Amino acid sequence: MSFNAQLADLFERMAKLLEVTGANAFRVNAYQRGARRLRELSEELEPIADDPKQLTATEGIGKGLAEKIAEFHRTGRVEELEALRAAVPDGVAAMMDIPGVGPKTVATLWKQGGITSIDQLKQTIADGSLEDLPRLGKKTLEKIGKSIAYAESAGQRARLGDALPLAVRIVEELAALNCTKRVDYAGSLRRGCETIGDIDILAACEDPQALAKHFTGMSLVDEVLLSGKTKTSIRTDTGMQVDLRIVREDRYGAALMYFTGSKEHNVVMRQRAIDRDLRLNEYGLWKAEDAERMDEAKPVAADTEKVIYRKLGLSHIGPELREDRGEVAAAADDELPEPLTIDHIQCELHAHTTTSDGSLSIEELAAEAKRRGFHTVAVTDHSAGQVQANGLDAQRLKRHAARIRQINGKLDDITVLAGTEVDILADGSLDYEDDLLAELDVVVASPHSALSQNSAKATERLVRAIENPYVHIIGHPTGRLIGRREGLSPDMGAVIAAAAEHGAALELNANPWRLDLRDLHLRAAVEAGCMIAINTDAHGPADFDLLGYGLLTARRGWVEPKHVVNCLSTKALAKWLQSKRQGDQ
Ligand code: DGT
Ligand code: CA
Ligand code: CA
Ligand code: ZN
Repeated sequence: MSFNAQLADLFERMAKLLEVTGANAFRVNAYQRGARRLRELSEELEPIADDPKQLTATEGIGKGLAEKIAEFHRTGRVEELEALRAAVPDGVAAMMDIPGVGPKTVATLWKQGGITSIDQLKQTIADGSLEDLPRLGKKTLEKIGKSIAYAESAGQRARLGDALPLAVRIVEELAALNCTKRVDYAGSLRRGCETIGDIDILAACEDPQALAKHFTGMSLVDEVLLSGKTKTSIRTDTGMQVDLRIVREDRYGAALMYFTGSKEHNVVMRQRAIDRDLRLNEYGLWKAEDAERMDEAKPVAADTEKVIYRKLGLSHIGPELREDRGEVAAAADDELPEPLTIDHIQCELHAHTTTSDGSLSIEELAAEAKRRGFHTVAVTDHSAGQVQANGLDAQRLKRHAARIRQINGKLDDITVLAGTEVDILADGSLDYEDDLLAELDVVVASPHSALSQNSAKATERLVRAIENPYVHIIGHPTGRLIGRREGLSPDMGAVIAAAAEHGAALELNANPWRLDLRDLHLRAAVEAGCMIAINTDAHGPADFDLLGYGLLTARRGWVEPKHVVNCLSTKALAKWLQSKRQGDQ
C-alpha cells in the first residue's frame, strides 16, 4: 500500500474512533476530509512528510494533520490513534465494520446499551432487550441484524476488484523469471466471477523448484500453507490464498482448461469427450485406450485450449462463459456470443465532476475521456437528494448544464453531454421535475436510498422510473454493494420487460463493488431485447480503469457489442438519445 493510502486508512480509522468516543465534530471532519484528500492526491506525500510547510501547502491538509503525517513517517505509528484504540474495546471497534452501521449508532449501542461485541449485539437483537435506546427502533435493529447476517454469509470471498490486481502482480512477477515458459491465472478469477474464493495460478517452467521458491519468497507472502511437488499454496498479507500449480509445457492448455473450470463446465466437457470415445483430463484430450497409459501415449490435443475445443467439435469458449449455462451447445452450433472487448466501447455515459462528488472538473473529465479514446462523455452529477454527495438542486443543475454546453462548444474532438444522475426516490418518482429533465442531453436515474424496501415496492419503483419518458438509463439498478449490502431485489423479469418496452437502457455499473446489473440479469435483459449501458460511474481519472470489470461481467452475461449503447458511434448515440426526446413532441 502506498504511503498516502496507508495514511488515508489511518485518518479514516481515527475519524470513526473519535466519533464513537464522542469527540467534537470539527476534529472528526478534519480527519475525514484529510483521508478523502489523500485518496485523490496524485503526488506521493512521503518525500515531503517531514516538511510541515510543504505539507500544509497541500489543499485540505492543515497543521494538525501535517503533524500526524510527520509522526507516522518518523515512527510508523500515531500516538493519538493508539490511545483511541486503547480507549475503545475491540468488540466495539468491530461493530463499526458492520455494513450500514455508523459510528453514532455504535456509540449509542456501547455507551447507552452496554454492548461491547457483535455476538452480544446479535443476542440482544434476538431477545428484544435493546428496544428502548434513542434512535434505535425495532426496525433499525432488525436492519442491523440482517446486515450482520449478510456480511457473515458473504464470508471470506474477495471482490474481483481486489483479487485481480493482486493476481496480475503475481503473474507478472513470475513471468519475469528466465525459466518461466508460461504463466496465467485460472479459476474463478479467469472466468471473471464477481467474488473469488482463492487465486489459482498455473505455470510451465524449466526449473519448477526455482519458480516455487520465488513464489513463496514474494514480499506479499504472509504464510506458506503448502509446499508440494506440483502445488504450492501461500496466504498473502491481505489474507488471500494463492495456489500455484506447475505443469508440463506441452500439456499446459489441458491444465489451463481444467483449472479454469468451472467444475460444472468441466463435467460437460468430459462427457462430450466420452461421447466421442475420447477422454479429457487435466493432462490432455486422449483416445480412450491411451488414457490408461498417458506416460507413453501421445495426446490428441493438450498444449492449447483452442485445439482441445476444436478436436471436440467446438469453437473456442471464452473463460467467462464456462459456467454450464448452455455454452457448450452454443459452441457446437457456432452460436456463441460475439466477444465484447474494450475496443468496442466508445463512450462513458455516467461520470461525476467536482460540482457534486467527483474529483475532476468538466474540462479534466473531457480530457480524460478523450485520452481513453472515447468520442463522448456524459457529465451526470448527483441530484439534490444526495446531500452528502453535494447533489445539485434545480437552479445549480441549470447553471451546470449551461457551463457544460459552453465547454462542449469549445472542444472539437470530444462531445461532452449535459446530463444528470437523478435519484429514483422510494416511490419511483424522480428528484427533478420532468421539464428540467427534458432540457438535458442524457438522464441516468439511479436508486441510492431506501434500498431495503420489499421486492414488490422495488419493482414498482424501478418500473415507474423506466416509464418516465426522459430517462435514458437506469443506473446501478439494484444498488447492491458486493459483500456489504444486498440492495433491491425487484422482480427482475418485470423490470426487464418494462425497460425493453420503453427503450430505457439498464446499466452495468463497472465498479467492482457494484457490478450491477449482475451477469444472470444481464443475460435475461439482452435476451428480452434490452439495451445495456456499461459505465464506470467515474468519480476520478483512475475510475476509467474499472471498465475491465464491466467487460468481464458483460461477457459473463452473454452481452454482445450490439446490445451496448456505449458501443454506438457518435451519430447512432445521438439518435438513440434523441429518440426518447421525440416521444413527447
Ligand atoms: P473459487 O476459488 O471458489 O472462487 O472457485 P474456483 O472455480 O476457482 O474453484 P477452485 O479454486 O476450487 O478450483 C479451480 C478450478 O479447478 C475449478 O474451477 C475447476 C478445477 N477443479 C478443482 N477441483 C475440481 C474437481 O474436483 N473436479 C473438476 N472437474 N474440476 C475441479
Ligand atoms: Ca479459485
Ligand atoms: Ca484453488
Ligand atoms: Zn454515479
